[in-house]
Amino acid sequence: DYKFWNTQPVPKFKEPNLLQTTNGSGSDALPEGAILPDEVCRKAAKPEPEQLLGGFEWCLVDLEDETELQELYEILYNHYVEDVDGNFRFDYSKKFLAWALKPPGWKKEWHIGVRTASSDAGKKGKLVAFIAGTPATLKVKSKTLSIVEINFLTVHHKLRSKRLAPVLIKEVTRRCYQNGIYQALYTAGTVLPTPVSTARYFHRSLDWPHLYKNGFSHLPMNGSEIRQKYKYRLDSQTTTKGLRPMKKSDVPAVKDLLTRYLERFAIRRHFDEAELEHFLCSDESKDVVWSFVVEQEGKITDFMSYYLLESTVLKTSSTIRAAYLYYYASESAFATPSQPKPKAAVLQTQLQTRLQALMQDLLILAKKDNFHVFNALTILDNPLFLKETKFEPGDGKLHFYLFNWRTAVVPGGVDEEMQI
Ligand code: YNC
Ligand code: MG
Repeated sequence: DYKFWNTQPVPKFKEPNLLQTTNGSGSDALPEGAILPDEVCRKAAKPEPEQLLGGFEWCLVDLEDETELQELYEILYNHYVEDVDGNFRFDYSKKFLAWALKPPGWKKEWHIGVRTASSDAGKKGKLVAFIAGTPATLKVKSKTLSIVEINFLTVHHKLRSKRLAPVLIKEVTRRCYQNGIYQALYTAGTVLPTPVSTARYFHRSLDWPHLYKNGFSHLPMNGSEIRQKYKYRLDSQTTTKGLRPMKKSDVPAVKDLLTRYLERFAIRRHFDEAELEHFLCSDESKDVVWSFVVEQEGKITDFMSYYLLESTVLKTSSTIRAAYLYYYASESAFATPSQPKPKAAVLQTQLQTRLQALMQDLLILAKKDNFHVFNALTILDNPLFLKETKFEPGDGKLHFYLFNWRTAVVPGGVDEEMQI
């Protein structure tokens, strides 16, 4: 019954405007935009955090301190997100955490933890809960919003169902309001009021025997191990001419291409050059993110990236090394001067052909880098190439949420057709 979420500035289930798709806005639709005005949020922000239950205290987790980064790594390793059946748990590396949580403009006061109170003045208590915010710019249709992205909410298994999560969420909200940030973006596998979009995870086997041994993949009816291996075999060489790793000097061209590409979507992130460098090709992103560009006659025509996120196989303590499709963009989404007014269908086919070829090469590159599986969501233009490049739908869904912003629901590819 969402006792907590019903008190928060998020759309209720079944609001009339949420039933419309992007273009529709019926006469009974609620207006798009902030649910609570900025002044109301600003006045609601108390100077002090809510009191925790006895035995617990607030802390900030200092990610520049190796010991505290290790503590964060460990609580996530042991208590963070599992798949629906509880067979696998995300294993975010320390490098990944430092990269994800310290983008340009990051704030230490948005890395919020709860520790057990320590009687020994010189010793810190045990880290038992965490939530993180990072600054970002989000575009929702024609509006540009300075927002916080919330991630890594986790509560120790022994403290579950004690209503600590709402206290953490209220504390990060208070700290954002204090900084003049009144909107947030977050994703979760859980259904909460109310997703602005829902996507499904798709998986493309790269090392089928490893996935099978670890219970991630199953033998299809009438299938054989040999046949499965054969199905997912990949060439050893990529075929796209001009494909190469992205360099820092590519950032301005990639920014231009990615910005135009993402403008085609109702809800999209906006990156400046410093952010793109950080996320795609900085020292922080090394061994976390792999980024590639296609350069043809001195022009960047395409760009693709993926990041590494391992999962622990809980029964065997083995690891699945997964590549997750990250940002990409292609000039093929746009008409060239030689095609003054192509039909939408022509552009779509041109884009689809290009993305399929690029994805195929990305699979080859990930396989060479010893990844076991390539994962992608049904977001962006992914539905144009997922099936053709042998991705298969998984059990997991990912719901996207906006805090304190109402807009029409964006279809996320989780429809009859994509469910196969
Ligand atoms: C969740 N994932 O519905 P109601 S995703 C938000 N996101 O509230 P308790 C969640 N809310 O229904 P537990 C949620 N999961 O009564 C549950 N809830 O209104 C709601 N799992 O709290 C739930 N990490 O403390 C209910 O539950 C209330 O002890 C119950 O703790 C929950 O990072 C959790 O999946 C998830 O560690 C911490 O189960 C725990 O179960 C856990 O009794 C494993 O909580 C790890 C896991 C979640 C990953 C993520 C995004 C989080 C977004 C939070 C919302 C941010 C709002 C914007 C704030 C900034 C605003 C500005 C400006
Ligand atoms: Mg709790």
